[in-house]
Amino acid sequence: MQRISVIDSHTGGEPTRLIVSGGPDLSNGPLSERVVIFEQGFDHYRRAVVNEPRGSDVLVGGLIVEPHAPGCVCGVIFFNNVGYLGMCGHGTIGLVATLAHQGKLGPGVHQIDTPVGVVSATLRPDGRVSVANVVSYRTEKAVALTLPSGQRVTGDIAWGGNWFFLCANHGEEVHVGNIERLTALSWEIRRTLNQSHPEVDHIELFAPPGDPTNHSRSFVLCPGGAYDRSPCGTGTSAKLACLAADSKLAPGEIWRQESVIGSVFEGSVEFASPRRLDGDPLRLREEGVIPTITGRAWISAEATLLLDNTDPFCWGI
Ligand code: PYC
Repeated sequence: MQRISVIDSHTGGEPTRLIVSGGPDLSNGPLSERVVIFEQGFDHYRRAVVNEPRGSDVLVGGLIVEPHAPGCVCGVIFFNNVGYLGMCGHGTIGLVATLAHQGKLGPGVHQIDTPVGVVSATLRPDGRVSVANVVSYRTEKAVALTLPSGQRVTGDIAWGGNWFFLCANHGEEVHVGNIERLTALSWEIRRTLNQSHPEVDHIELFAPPGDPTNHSRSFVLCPGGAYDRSPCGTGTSAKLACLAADSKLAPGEIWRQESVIGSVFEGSVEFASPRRLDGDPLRLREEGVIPTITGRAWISAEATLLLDNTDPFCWGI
């Protein structure tokens, strides 16, 4: 019987399951290389931890590892029901809450190594966590799509640690009673978009906020078909990059992004310095920003997953 210790949390309703021991040994190279080793040699661990029968489509997993970048408290590789994530905002907030729960860190600023770069997380005395994300930027504005249904939509393409298509003219009501239609439309958008932009695997549909003290509400379709219960940290980063590129958000100004279930992340940007942009392997077509996303996670379980090789679904469905 193999054992994997996990700690579960949720951030604004979106669950994170972190492997704290018993995960695969991915050696000690850069995290961008370790995620490839994970995928090519140990993908059954991903399936065992987040897929049914132990998990569900909505669960995001993370493997806590020794960092490679200097000065980091740890490294993390996030994954979901279909593959691996570059970064995960709600998951990083969950990671900091988990490390605090374990007594491994306290209030203050902590650097975390990820496959797409180092992020800086601040645990506040009130339990909220602010994540200064990787440089985020828009690559295309107002991309027009004609869907198989004949509906026309337009949206921006932006990077916030994952790739997003951000669309506001979709014609749907963004609330929990409309998840089926939002999911179906988002899939149609994704399938159409992927013919020209195969890298984009998250779709965001925006609408006015339910609570007028917030700025916007969004529905986010994740790569494996589940919707994000949180406002999506990397998705909010992509949104902030688009707002900054349109001069609709000044550095330091607060943006309150609501999820489809009403949970909120607070975000702001500062302009990325040329030095940080130089290190970016992807050509920037617009000036990037460093988004900071603030939210709160709650610990929901400490558990040991049991893996019995005689179980036909030991490594997930
Ligand atoms: O918070 O960045 C995020 C995220 C990505 C996928 C699910 N949540």
